[in-house]
Amino acid sequence: MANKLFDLTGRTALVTGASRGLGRAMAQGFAEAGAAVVLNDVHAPRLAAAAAEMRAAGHQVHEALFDITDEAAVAAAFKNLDQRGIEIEILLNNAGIQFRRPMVELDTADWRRVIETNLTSAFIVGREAAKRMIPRGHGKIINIGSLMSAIARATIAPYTVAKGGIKMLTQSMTAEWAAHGIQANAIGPGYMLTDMNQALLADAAFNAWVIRRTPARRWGKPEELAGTAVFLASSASDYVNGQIIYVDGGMLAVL
Ligand code: GCO
Repeated sequence: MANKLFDLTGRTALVTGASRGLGRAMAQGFAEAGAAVVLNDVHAPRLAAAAAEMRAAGHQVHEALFDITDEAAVAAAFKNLDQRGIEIEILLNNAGIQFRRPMVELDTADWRRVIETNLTSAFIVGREAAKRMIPRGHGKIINIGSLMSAIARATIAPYTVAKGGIKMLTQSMTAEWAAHGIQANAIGPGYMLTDMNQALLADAAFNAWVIRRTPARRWGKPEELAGTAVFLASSASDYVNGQIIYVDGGMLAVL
């Protein structure tokens, strides 16, 4: 009984920013739960390497090289998937960037780039997926938020605003698409051991702060998001909608 609930056999998941870090780990989780995965990235060599690795492990993997901030490229990529008969039943909007600078020194171009990549792209890719999920009467959309969907930290304002927006975009998707059988939810990762956080990890004071401030007393590992992602992609979450699940070692729950 329990396994069937979390079984993704026969389903296809599109994961943006899937060639490394959190995206790669969650794509692996989907594949191990039985799903076929469409790996997206904007970096061709990384994408090809991730796909080859997963195919070598016996998983069904497709590649979709496109820039999530480019509306025409996103529409073309979905059209291409349609022509290949690949139905996206699960969308994981994971791709994102970080940019650290105090606001008084921050260029508007950098602000816009972070908002476009971390928020607008989830709308653009989500809209294309929903146009296909609504007529089918079912679908799963998972948006990657952050601790910054709920709290702020100095020097990362555009990232924080985008991740706050992701929480409300998820609820807006629920408002408009839940009645069509689509469940839209989000995951809020805590401080995870990823390339994006290498500079923070290398900063002894910051590293000590994360360990002290996190009730679990450690950084999170990317693969520790896979279970929550599979839950939100599976039948086990068919009545879960508009939620954000924080996977953060308890950081948000405790002062
Ligand atoms: C930072 C980090 C964080 C983490 C994560 C925490 O500069 O504080 O990059 O933003 O990446 O989002 O939830």
